[in-house]
Amino acid sequence: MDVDICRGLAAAIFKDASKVKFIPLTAKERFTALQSGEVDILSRNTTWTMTRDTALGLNFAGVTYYDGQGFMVRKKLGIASVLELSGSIICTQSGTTTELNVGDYFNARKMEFKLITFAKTEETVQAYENGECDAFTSDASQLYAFRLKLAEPKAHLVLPEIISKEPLGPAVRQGDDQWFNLVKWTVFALIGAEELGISRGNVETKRNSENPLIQRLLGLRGDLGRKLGLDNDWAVRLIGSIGNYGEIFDRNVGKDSPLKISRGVNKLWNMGGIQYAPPVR
Ligand SMILES: N[C@@H](CCC(=O)N[C@@H](CS)C(=O)NCC(=O)O)C(=O)O
Repeated sequence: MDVDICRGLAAAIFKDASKVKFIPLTAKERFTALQSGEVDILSRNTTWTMTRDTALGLNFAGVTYYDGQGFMVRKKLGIASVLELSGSIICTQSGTTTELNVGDYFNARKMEFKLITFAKTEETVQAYENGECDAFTSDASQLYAFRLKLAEPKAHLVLPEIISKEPLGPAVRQGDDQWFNLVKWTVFALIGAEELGISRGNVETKRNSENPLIQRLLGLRGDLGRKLGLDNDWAVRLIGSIGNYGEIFDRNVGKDSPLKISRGVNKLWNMGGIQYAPPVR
């Protein structure tokens, strides 16, 4: 999903979804890379927190996936709850909110634990696979992804507790409001498009719609693309390249992907979820 957001931005701005350069970053490296200008957007399952939004000099442009932290264990441990993990060894990645939340949760319950952290995901997964830790913790979406990479996915269980809020979304550096607006309204346009029933497949025909909300988003009324510093077809290119929010979700992590994660709170606000975009007008 993070990659698609960047491709969509490139389509909206440069009229070509391939005009984007991806630089992979570890959790630790990512903020310095954005602060120093090595990257212009950090789109990499990053949790929107107060410190990152203030002291680290970032601006979060929205939430593309409402996640939360979970735990995975080997089924043969016979554990059914995080509350049974007292005295265990837990593996996770350094430089993440994940690392911090474990301490909060276990200390508050006077549960003993030993945390082993790694710089890279592959190392963390490997350590868990080798049996160096009893549990593996990360954003729940990641647990489902990592489980598929294990030698025997069915031998592992994701425990029911979600111990934190992890609103994930793209961030930019503070100090460039136009760029911030572009990323922000790209995310909103994707959510708005789903609400209005505009998809990758029908975006061209929707340009004939009489609905003023659709007309505004697709640049036929209101001159809104220009207010963003683009042309009025920006959202047509955006949706035409990567689809609406629901399509991006389904294709990458949802029902059309190997992960089959349910939409949950990432459903639209009028479908029982919390994904909501302000009006395009
Ligand atoms: N959402 C959390 C965790 C982000 C994170 O980096 N998680 C690790 C897994 S625990 C990850 O995504 N690794 C991917 C990678 O390093 O390629 C945060 O922003 O701190």
